[in-house]
Amino acid sequence: MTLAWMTLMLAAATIDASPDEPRPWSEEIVYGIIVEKFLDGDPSNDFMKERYGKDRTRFEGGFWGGDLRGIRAKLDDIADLGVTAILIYPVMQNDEAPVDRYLPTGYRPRDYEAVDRNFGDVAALRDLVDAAHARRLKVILDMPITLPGFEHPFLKDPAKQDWFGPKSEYGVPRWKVEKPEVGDYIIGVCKRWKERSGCDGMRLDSAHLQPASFWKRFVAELKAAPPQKDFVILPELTVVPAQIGAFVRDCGFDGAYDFSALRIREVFGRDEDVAQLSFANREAHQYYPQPRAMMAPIDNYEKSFSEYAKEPKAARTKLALTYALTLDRVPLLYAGNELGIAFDEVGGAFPPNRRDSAFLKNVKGLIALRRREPALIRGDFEELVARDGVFAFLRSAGDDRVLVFLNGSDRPRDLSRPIAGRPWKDLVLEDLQAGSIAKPAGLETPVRAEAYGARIMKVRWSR
Ligand SMILES: [Ca+2]
Repeated sequence: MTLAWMTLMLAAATIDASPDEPRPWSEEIVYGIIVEKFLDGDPSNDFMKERYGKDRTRFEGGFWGGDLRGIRAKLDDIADLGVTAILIYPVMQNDEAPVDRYLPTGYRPRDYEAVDRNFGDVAALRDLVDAAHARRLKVILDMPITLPGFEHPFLKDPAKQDWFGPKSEYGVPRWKVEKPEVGDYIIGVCKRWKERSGCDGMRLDSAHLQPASFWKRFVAELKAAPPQKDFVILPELTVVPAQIGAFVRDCGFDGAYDFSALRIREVFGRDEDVAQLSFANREAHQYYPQPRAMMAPIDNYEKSFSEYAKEPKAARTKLALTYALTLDRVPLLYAGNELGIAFDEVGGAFPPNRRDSAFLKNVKGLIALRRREPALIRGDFEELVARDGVFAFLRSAGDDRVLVFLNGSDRPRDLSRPIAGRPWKDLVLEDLQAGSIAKPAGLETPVRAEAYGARIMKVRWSR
């Protein structure tokens, strides 16, 4: 078999090969969208912005114009990026009054049946989901079903006082889902959203505040509910990995957030010890039923990686994204990550010169690489080096091996070591980004990663 022919055969096994085949959750690349920050596609629904706009300095949170039409308008750009699914933060009707200086941010639902009037309506949501599906993008909706908003009418309903548990740290009580009619109500709400939106999955906010027995029932009923069977359910569990793993296993969730992946902010953002990445990956493999099904962001919607990182910010952000896009997790990029920027203004991820961004081009290249290399999508993970700012690992699927060499230090670093039991000298390393040979067989020469640089290399040897 010639090398070209082998490459062709490997290419045929990537996730792009068969458009009609269902794509397993673990092979998605997710783009996270905070609706209110994303893009203002319809200025006629800027109710909160009109009411609080002048006082923005006095309030935190709130809706500033972003809406469902804005997301719909940018689906081509999102699909062009190469991601395969979008995760949309809560769209349900929210409270509108501030609590102290805090305006709602999507997590204070007061009407579980309606889309927030600042975002659009159910028809706009359906239109968005259909348009995403036309571009082979899956849609996951964030469901704030653990806690009601302060303005939810049931809180004041004397007949529903036993529907709530004790007050949570957020100032509202949680839904007492152990009570059968409350559980029925919450599950009914989600079934209706599944059916009328046509979405492919749900994210469950603060899921650890509810008992596993409820989620078990929730998962079984939501997966069986119409219209489609292939439905992903992902909890947000802000507890330690051992507890996250137990929840996922016990309840039958498809995956969850791997918040330990956020160690990357301290390590590549602020020069903390790369041993933290070793630790996080060891825990992931020890506790998660399937690390590949866990979602790994490089930051969160409160503070972006580039805001948090020291200089050089762009290089450090690129390195963190290289980690997330080559690791055995489901990568989660928040809008703006693809430009390496933090933004507070609505529409900030779509500046007029977006298409000229060299950073964007690089991220697109990394996403395309993940999609075409089977070892990166579904391969095993083996750590090789974690010292002096360097984190290197091997991803392998059968005979297909990709070496990822990340240098978070401020000076060039060299790498040479046996891989998969083969001496360094025997290896042929092909740089998958440059498309050239990084090291031929028969030489001991190390490969180099520049300061804050990365090399992603196919590993081969002659038989
Ligand atoms: Ca708007």
